[in-house]
Amino acid sequence: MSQVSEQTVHVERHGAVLVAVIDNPPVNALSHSVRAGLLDAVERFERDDASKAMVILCAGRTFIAGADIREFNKPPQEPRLGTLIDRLDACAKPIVAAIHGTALGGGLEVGLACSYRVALDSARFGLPEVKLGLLPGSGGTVRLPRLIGVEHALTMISEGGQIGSQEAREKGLVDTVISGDLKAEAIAFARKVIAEGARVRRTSDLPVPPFDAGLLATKRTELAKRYKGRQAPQIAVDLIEKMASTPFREAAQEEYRVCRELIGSNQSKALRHLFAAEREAAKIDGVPADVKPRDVNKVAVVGPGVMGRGIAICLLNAGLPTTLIGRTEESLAKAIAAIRKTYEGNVKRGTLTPDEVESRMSRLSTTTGYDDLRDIDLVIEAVTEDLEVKKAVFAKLDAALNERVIIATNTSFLDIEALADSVSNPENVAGMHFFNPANIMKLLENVRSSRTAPDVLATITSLGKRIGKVPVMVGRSEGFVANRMLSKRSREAQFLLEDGATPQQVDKVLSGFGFPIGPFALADLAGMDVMAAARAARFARMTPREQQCDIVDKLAAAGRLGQKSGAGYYLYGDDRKPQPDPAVNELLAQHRQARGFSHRDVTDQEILERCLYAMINEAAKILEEGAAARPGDIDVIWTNGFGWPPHLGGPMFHADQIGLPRIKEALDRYSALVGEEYFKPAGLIERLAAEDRGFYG
Ligand code: T1G
Repeated sequence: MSQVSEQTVHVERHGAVLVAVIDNPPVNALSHSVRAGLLDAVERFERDDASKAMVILCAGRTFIAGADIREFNKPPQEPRLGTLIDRLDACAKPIVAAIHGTALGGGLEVGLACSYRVALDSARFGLPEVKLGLLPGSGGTVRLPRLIGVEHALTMISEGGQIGSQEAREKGLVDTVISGDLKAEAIAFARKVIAEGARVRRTSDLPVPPFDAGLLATKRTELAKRYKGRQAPQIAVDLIEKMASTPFREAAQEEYRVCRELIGSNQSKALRHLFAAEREAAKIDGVPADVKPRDVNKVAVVGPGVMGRGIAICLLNAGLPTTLIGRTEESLAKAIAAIRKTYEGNVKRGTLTPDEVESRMSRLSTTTGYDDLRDIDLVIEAVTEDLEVKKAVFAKLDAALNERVIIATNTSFLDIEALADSVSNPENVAGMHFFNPANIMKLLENVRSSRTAPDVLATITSLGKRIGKVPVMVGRSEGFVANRMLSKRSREAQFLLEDGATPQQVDKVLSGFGFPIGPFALADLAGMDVMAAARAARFARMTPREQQCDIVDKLAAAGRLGQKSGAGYYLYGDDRKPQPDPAVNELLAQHRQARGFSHRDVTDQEILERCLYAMINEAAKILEEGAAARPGDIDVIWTNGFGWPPHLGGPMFHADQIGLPRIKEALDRYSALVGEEYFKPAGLIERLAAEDRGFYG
């Protein structure tokens, strides 16, 4: 047993098989030390005649999860990954990659440069670089297509998804799938290779399999639709086109050049920022990492409505026995039918099997009472947004549950403290704010009250991850973080109509910026009756101008409820595509006249700045108040919950790109134009702008 690189790679001899073990927790990223250690191991293997084959294996929970993302902001250090990959490829003796956990990015590229790949049956494979605004830079785009075919490789590279080991074997990426002791079986496999002549197999020598050239154009269109504004998916198609028509070495050099270029791109910086911010967001401010979450083995959801059903689906999908509580058997029957209908949709789309549907439905139980909640660990209340109704539910839960059960509310703006007051163990109360549709939207805004216990905070965070959400902890404030900022954008969008803009102009600017849908098309989707009800609930806390800006009420009164009535801010035909409606311009003209606003031309720049800067200014106030712990949390919230384009990093990252001095200058300008109460710069922006600093230091 000898050490090659004392830190992260060690080599073991097993007869004629040398085993290089990488041990670089938490995910064996290809840091400089790992690259140097592995290169040492290969050189030693080449020099050592007694060794006929080598196995590359990782300690810990996973095979190599890629290049070390933290090194991207530093100048590349030799040996570069490309140097190591070329050495693996050139080795005159067979090397076997033994894969468990995930082989991702540069990790899969290491595997592709080996002669053989063996994997545990639970292993997963992917080239997720595109999710970081990057593309493989060390052979992924030139070797993977040669092994699994151009079409499958293009999908994996341009979308960044993962495949399992069975599929990898079927596609020829993996030679054998192992279910036992990976190390022992990998060494046995290497011995078999030696016994069969120790043949070296170079993926780089394989021809590019034939493919339908039309595939590239089809993929470009599909990717442009799915990843609006993203550059890397399109460049992935360029690289595959190049790979198919260029000698291996030349295509590999172009791939590396493109990867280096993308590392410096704003889109990749934004997406790498979000990668780190999402992991930071899971660390709860003020709660030590060693605080253990409570066990959650059985849950209940109160309220079989749209949100309650979506939340129940998330819990069932995560394997949790779930009790749905409703006031009537009829409402529960409707909920069960709706949940089953959703699952049948998954079966139609091939994302679930009928057996999986039955196993999930078998974990669902319903009741109209609170008597049978003895072994419940956590309850999520999702009844109508009325404080008194919720307090009544909390009181029933308080009487029915033991003192260890967590009671989480799905309220989107009611005061958590008031709900905590209504139970005997307020330390067990918190918010778990899901977004509609709850079984789809990734964002989970967890809300802490001043009395929520640290282990309750840890529990709702780990449960959030367990049900496949991106949990972000926020503090007490009206509308928490997401809706509070959104209400400022909505306010400005309404005011801009009064100033002279049209719904289609505002929507075009914001969807042009990258939002999936503009505020007015979104309102038509939600329904003007819903918008009017939300407006009424907030009316008392509105400024006089907001109260008088009653366009929503006028549309609702005119029966223009949006898509559901065929007309709202837009007209809707059978294709449900929003069409500008002169009747709305007429309604707006009458509104302006009634309110004494004279129409003026509003530029797209003004629309974008007023809508975004109003949100960013509010976010600064949220940080000042501590209702969000980090600017990164706000970026994670907006990119996972409200369609802020991830390749623009989120509102706080974007603000830093623009520069806070410029934003402050604009806020001052709009303070004068629209009013101080709407645009007076937050103290935090004043300070940071004065020091020419950003939210991120
Ligand atoms: N580099 C550095 N740190 C990493 C890392 C990486 N590649 N991947 C994860 N971490 C850290 C992460 O920040 C966290 O740290 C801890 O590991 C646990 O991660 C040339 C250019 C592997 C599926 O994109 O998808 O290769 O917060 O909380 O949920 O072609 O991490 O604890 O301090 O996410 O179990 C391509 C990214 C790189 C994979 C595990 N690779 N990682 O998920 O744990 S580009 C990726 C993941 C590249 C080459 C190119 C996931 C995971 P901390 P975690 P997890």
